[in-house]
Amino acid sequence: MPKRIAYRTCPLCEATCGLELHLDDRAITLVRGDKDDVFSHGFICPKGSAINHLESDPDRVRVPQIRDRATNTWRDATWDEAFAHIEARLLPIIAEHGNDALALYLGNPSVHSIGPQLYNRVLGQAARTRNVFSASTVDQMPKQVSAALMFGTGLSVPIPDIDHTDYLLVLGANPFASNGSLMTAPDVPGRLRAIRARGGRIVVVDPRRSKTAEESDEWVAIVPGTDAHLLLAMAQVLFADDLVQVGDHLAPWVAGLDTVREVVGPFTPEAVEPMCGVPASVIRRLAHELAAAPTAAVYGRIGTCVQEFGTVASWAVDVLNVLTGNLDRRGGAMFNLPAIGGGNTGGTPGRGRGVRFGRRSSRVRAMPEVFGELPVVCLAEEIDTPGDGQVHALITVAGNPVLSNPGSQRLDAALASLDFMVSIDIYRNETTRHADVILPPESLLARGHYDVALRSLAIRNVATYSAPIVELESHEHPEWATMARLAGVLQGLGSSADVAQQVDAAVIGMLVDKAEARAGTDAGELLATISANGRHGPERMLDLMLRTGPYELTLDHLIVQPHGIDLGPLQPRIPEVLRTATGRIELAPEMIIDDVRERVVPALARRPNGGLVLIGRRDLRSNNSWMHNVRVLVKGKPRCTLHVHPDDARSRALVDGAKAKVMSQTGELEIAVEVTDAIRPGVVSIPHGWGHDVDGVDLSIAREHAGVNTNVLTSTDTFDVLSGNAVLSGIPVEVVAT
Ligand SMILES: Nc1nc2c(c(=O)[nH]1)N[C@H]1C(S)=C(S)[C@@H](COP(=O)(O)OP(=O)(O)OC[C@H]3O[C@@H](n4cnc5c(=O)[nH]c(N)nc54)[C@H](O)[C@@H]3O)O[C@H]1N2
Ligand SMILES: Nc1nc2c(c(=O)[nH]1)N[C@H]1C(S)=C(S)[C@@H](COP(=O)(O)OP(=O)(O)OC[C@H]3O[C@@H](n4cnc5c(=O)[nH]c(N)nc54)[C@H](O)[C@@H]3O)O[C@H]1N2
Ligand code: SF4
Ligand SMILES: [Mo]
Repeated sequence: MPKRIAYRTCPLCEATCGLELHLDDRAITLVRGDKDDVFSHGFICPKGSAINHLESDPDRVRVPQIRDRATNTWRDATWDEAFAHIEARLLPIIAEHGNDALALYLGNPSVHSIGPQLYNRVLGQAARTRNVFSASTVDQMPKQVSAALMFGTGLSVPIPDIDHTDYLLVLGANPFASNGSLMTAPDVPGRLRAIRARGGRIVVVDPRRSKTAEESDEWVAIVPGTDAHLLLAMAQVLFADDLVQVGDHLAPWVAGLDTVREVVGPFTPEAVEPMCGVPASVIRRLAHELAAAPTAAVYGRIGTCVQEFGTVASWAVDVLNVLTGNLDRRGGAMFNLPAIGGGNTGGTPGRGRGVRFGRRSSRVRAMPEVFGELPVVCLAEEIDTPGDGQVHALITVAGNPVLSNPGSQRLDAALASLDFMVSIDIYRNETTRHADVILPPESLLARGHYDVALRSLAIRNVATYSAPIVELESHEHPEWATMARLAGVLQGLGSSADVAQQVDAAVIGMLVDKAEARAGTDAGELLATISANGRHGPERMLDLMLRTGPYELTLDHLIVQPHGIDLGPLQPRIPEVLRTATGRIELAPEMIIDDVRERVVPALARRPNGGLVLIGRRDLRSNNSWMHNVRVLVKGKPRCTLHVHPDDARSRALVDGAKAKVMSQTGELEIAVEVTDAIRPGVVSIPHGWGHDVDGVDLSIAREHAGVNTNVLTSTDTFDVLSGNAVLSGIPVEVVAT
């Protein structure tokens, strides 16, 4: 094929930047930001630029791998062989022990790849197991729970309108490194700088002076895990100083204002100061600034989620947005109107069923299900605790729980003890080395791409589809078809290649029937239209979702616009966006109010005990656990170091560059010390996703820059009660020089 240029959305993080790829046949010879992309306008980060190295990495798994358990050696297999092996081994385990004997773990990149995005649920339904786990419960689950209770669906997350706001209060997020999360926006750094350039103000609440804090007007160095208290104190000030102004646009729709007023009563700035480590005067001033700003948005991200009071903190963020009248107005916190798949774009506008949690619970600790999944803090115990309903087999899709989940040494051992494991993954890494079969997805260039979830969390309404740029090679099997074929195996349809098509046909049939029931569109006609020219798989599903979505687009509209279609800035959506049972904004959901009373109020008595607590951090050139095998991203000074404040280093005789031992109740590790004043005294930080020097891992470059796995220090015993989310921040540790 001749040299050419093609455009596609970068699938590596939530920012959805447009890439301009220069190709020589199948090889990417140059990567640039797509300056014509309607959203990213040419912005690109070092990871996007390195996508060619990721694609051509010789360590990647390219054909199915089967492990011989006796010798622990791997061999190449054909796809037919791999699926036959899975059928022969997996079905007897399920037949003997029941459906719950199989667990699923869905990892983060499954949000960024079209196959898992559209077929994870298909696989989950085919498995009929309660043991569905995902990276959501080491991440944003608290926000999904609070959003669902307040607004009716788990993706009804208010997005800070950063392009128009005058005042941004950021808690527990470092978009200068992460490029934004639950806030899809290419070039967040540029957009944040623009806030200040137009005279606006940014305040960052973070135990570390992150790059984002450095680029802001004010850094508030909070004690980890105390954001809920800080935010509730701000709400208390708004009530006490008569600053609450929900505004005419919200007032008719807000329920529970008096309950909130009452429940925040004990959270005076003076009462939370000793716990949060933030002076009462600062808390009071921040509340006044927020109320006085012409427009403002409060935005909390992972730091506010991976903590003990994650759901309350996530809720309190939006309580402040409501109390100051900033919810659902330009420059405030707004709802996206996605072209596809919005939970709050279908059904009856303005009213829904709300949500229910805990329809099932885990076997060992009876932890409740949230949005159909169990918290990952339960995964290891479900595997290593004998008894009825024990997990004996696991399928992982784009996940590396051995590095990403808390208490990971136990999980590592649990995976080694499984009777059978399948991984859909691009590498043989810390997790997938335990698999019996690894099934690789096709090249990025050979798959279509649409960010179903991320576009619904974006600061603008944008729709972009990237068509496959190259044909599948003969050894490749599309990821969606792998998932559908696995689902077919579990349904007893056999393991042959045509099973994927059968499953796909059944799924699309169900979806068009639903569309008929909902909108009265003739199912037969719709199916014929979307199946024209042999369209099937994810593309047919996307076409259906676009046609039945709020903009009445079709996939063909998107195909001819590879730089995306700009559907405009966010628009007010209250009340039609609401899907609560009452049709109101539930400002005081009972579950949350009870949690405030039962756990958050008593915690007011806590005081820092003089010991150290551990938090994480992210680096621009890294992405969770899986980009450390790309030399251009890992070269330079080591990134997996222990950040320690100079005072703490002095009192513990820790020396910059020397090793220290870090110990928690769960585990211990050794790591190089980096002394820095960009962290609050009493707090130390280690990034997650490292620790690549374990047996059986086939990552030659990552091994040279192995780092250590911080999740041997985190625990499965602590979690946010309402969401089940793991606590990964504020872990008590001891640090000693070695
Ligand atoms: N201590 C601590 N732990 C954390 C966090 C923290 O802040 N601190 N952050 C948490 C967060 S936010 C997250 S999201 C989780 C992530 O947790 P996980 O999703 O479990 O882990 P990842 O590191 O994202 O691993 C992704 C896996 O997907 C594979 N992969 C990459 N691309 C593809 C693809 O296209 N298809 C397939 N099938 N596989 C692919 C990679 O090889 C890798 O094995 O980690 C969490 N863990
Ligand atoms: N370069 C890069 N980009 C990424 C990723 C990556 O690994 N690398 N991962 C992607 C993923 S999966 C996600 S979920 C997003 C996350 O996106 P962000 O939420 O922006 O994540 P971080 O950059 O880790 O920033 C979290 C900040 O919270 C602070 N923090 C820790 N504990 C607390 C606390 O108790 N309270 C407060 N207020 N702050 C606290 C940390 O010091 C850190 O600065 O990033 C995504 N983008
Ligand atoms: S910011 Fe995210 S989406 Fe944009 S180029 Fe970098 S990795 Fe890709
Ligand atoms: Mo994440």
